[in-house]
Amino acid sequence: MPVAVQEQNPVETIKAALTKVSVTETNESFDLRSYSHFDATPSIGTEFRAYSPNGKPTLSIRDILGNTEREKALGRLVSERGVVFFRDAVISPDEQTKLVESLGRLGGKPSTSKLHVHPLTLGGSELGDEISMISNKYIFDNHFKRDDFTVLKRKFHAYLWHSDITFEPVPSDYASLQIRKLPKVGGDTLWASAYEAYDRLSPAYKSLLEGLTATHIGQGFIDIARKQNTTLREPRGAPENVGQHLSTVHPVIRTNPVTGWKGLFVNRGFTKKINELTQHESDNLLDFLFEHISANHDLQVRFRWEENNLAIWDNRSTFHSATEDLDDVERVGTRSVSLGEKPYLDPKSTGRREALLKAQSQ
Ligand SMILES: O=C(O)CCC(=O)C(=O)O
Ligand SMILES: [Fe+2]
Repeated sequence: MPVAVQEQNPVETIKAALTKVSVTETNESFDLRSYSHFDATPSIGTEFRAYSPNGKPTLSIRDILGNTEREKALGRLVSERGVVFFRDAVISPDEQTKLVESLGRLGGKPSTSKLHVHPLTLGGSELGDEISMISNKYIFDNHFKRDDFTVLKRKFHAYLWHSDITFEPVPSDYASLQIRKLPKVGGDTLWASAYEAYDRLSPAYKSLLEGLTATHIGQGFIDIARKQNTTLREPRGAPENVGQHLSTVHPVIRTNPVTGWKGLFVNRGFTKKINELTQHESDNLLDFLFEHISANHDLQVRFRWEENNLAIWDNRSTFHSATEDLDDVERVGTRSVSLGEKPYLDPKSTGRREALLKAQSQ
């Protein structure tokens, strides 16, 4: 019996469908994809270039800041592609916070969700409460020094994968990062698609996971504060984000409210236990899911930082990891994190691939 030949290249199918549901085909009149850009991989990452190889105009972040229609289109693209990079992004830390706050607001986040104030920060910081300094020498505030970390002393690097602040009852929707003190080489950042991680699971695993919830704890931050005899900062940008326990419960599969797509919502940094399972079952399942994210490089994108580059990502549907491959060089960045909605699973939502195929067949 001859097997039916699938004529269309699956990558082309996804790309074509993506174009169809993306901002270019919606009612938005601002067409981001008409600017010089490329999709970094089929499942995650879109990059706006600082130059044009094909006659398309270039797009700088300054062409977007403060323009509601453009910011709305950008928020939608970030939610669809997981992470968006700008190679031409001269932006102040203050503008960085305003941008992510605005992306969240235009995406319909609750009015009580503002910008995150990290638990490991002190009041009165030079840059304000809502910008975290990222550094390989200290954590979020130069009061909290990292231990003397040289490359060979560090632990297994797959442990760095996380989504930001999922120990909060109201975690992040959008976040942005610019590395301002750049090493000559090293210090790349990687992102992974939670949509693709979900889509790759079998129907049996999907339906098991859809009935489960998990406990997320910011244990590393609690330990650092304890060691340095400080309390954790609170409240942290939303009335729900209070307390010294840094723990909460979220669904294991989460719907992104902007795209309506399901994604896997557990991460190695903060997810400690799947509540409905025995400890042994939970440890095993979480190990598998963490490895599913960190070991599949075909659902990841890696970004090499240059001057005036900006990354903006949707924490609801991606994971990310720094690359700690620097010894003596200092690397410093500014990061702003907007708070979104309380995570939920809409049982009527679908995975990304299913939604794209459906959109293509219509
Ligand atoms: O330093 C990096 O590359 C990523 C840091 C990080 O996890 C973040 O900005 O949320
Ligand atoms: Fe992070």
